[in-house]
Amino acid sequence: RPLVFSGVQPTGNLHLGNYLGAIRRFVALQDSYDCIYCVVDLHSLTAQLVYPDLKDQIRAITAAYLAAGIDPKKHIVFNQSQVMQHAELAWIFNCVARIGWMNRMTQFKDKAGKDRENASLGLLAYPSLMAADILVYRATHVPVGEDQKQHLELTRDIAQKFNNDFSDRIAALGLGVEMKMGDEVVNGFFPITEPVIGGPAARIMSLRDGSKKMSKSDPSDLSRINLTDDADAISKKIKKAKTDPEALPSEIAGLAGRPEAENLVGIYAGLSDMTKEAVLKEFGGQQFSTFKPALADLAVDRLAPIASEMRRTLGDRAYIDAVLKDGGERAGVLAEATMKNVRDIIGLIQG
Ligand code: AQP
Repeated sequence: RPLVFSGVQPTGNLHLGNYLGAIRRFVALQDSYDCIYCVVDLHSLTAQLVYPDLKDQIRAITAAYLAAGIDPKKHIVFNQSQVMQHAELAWIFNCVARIGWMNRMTQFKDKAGKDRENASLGLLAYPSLMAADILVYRATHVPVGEDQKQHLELTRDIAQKFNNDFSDRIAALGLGVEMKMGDEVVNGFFPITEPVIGGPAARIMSLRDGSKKMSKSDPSDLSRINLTDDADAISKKIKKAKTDPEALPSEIAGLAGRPEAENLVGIYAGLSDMTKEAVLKEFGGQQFSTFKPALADLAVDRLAPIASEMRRTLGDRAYIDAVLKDGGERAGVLAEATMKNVRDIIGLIQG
């Protein structure tokens, strides 16, 4: 049965990339699937160990989920650390995955920088915890931005290796299910997860540099539109966004070699639910002096209601904490059911 899982780290202000690449898609999927949306607080420790306000950051991501329209009664919203089975399965996956797999991850290489020997073990093992987040629910579909594609491929590799390494035990315990892998039908315990990536906003770039993704950790606040920015800040950032001097083309091919222009067109397309082609049909031939104010108006129109609902929700801390507790309890039941099977498959004694 299809099940959607995804998460966002409480590592700072959410931005337009997080919203268009991830959260907005979470909202869209909840009408057709059972969904589990997590604030992945344990992951945030890989970026920085000590936060002055981690609890508030966790609440802020939760408030963004709710303000964007996720229904915590029909679906599950919780923070990762409340369900200890994530960490338990991550340990097992640390023993399934190979160091070479982790060393190849571009996010690890980018975030560890030159001084790799000094990066935390947690940063290296990040994808293993991510695989556990997903597979502890045996989730089948994971909506993410394009930057997470490589980690999801690793999740598939981990699931496949676990299924192969333990195939006899899985069969003996009758815990295998048939699943499709390409044209083949295979039997395994963990599903081979499908990434849900795509559309014009799968990779939103920095407003200051079209070759870098929009990111919470970029030191320049002008590089991103935060979900909590007011109308003035949004307009100012779009006005100052780097562009080239040419008018917008009428065809997609005309965006080649113009990453900043392509990014702004992608943002417009994402916010308006149009294709990039349709945006260019409307704005082709026009200068950025016309397009940027139209984009700013659209961004304010779409983001302002979310920001104001987020502020309102954040005012009721007890409510947010209750949502997380209730979600954590419901998620914990599902996760424990998987872990009981996993412990049996591995051959651990459990009471
Ligand atoms: N620029 C982006 N465009 C589209 N999607 C994006 N996502 C992140 N940046 C973009 C997607 O947002 C979800 C949550 O991301 P995360 O907080 O878990 O981690 P991240 O990818 O590391 O996000 P940031 O903002 O770039 O944080 P830092 O600066 O800390 O690395 C994911 O689905 C991600 O794909």
